[in-house]
Amino acid sequence: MSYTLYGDLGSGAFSAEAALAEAGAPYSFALVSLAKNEQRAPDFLAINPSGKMPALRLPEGEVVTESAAILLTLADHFPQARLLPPAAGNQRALAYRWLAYRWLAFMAGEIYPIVEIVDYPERFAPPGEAADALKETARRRVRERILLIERAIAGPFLLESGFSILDIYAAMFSRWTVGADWRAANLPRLMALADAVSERPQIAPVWQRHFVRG
Ligand SMILES: N[C@@H](CCC(=O)N[C@@H](CS)C(=O)NCC(=O)O)C(=O)O
Repeated sequence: MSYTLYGDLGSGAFSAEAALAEAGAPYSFALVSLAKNEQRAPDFLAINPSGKMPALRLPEGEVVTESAAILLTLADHFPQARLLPPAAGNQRALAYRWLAYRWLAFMAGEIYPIVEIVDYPERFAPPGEAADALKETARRRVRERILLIERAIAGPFLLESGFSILDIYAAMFSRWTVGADWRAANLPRLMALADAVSERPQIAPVWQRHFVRG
């Protein structure tokens, strides 16, 4: 019984795939090409009517959408992988109270939607100058918000208890939108965190496929 992950390389599917790999879960990757707009094709809309990736089909057949929900689901399915501190323990309570809800929700709710504006400004403004200006404003907002993550990292990971799904998620956002030069100049802690995530043995090949290809 295997998981099926729907998504494209370099997309939000990275977070789900990194969690599957870290957990040692059996899965297959079903490519949905953003370049070909396949996320809007009827067969993918039947899987996720919002036309967004990632989507994860569970071995039982049910589909989970929304990247944060997928990460939490996988943390629950594979407790031995410690994608979050053990359930019902003090560290889990701390993770929920101080970081998991705050930063997972922050990245999913405050950053991800602005990435859509950067990627598809013409969905929100007339094409041309207006869309270009909006794209730049949105990029600035992403940078402002990702700086809050940077300041929250005590290091090496977001949670004091160690590596978690939050780090996978933060590492992914560090690759998008902000630009490599700006990232290098402004996000030293997040870059170190992303390095630590990308060097984890199970995640390293996934990171390579999503972010270092070509
Ligand atoms: N809230 C969604 C956002 C997902 C999202 O925006 N995914 C992007 C790829 S990284 C996408 O599917 N974009 C295609 C589109 O908007 O048409 C989640 O957290 O899973």
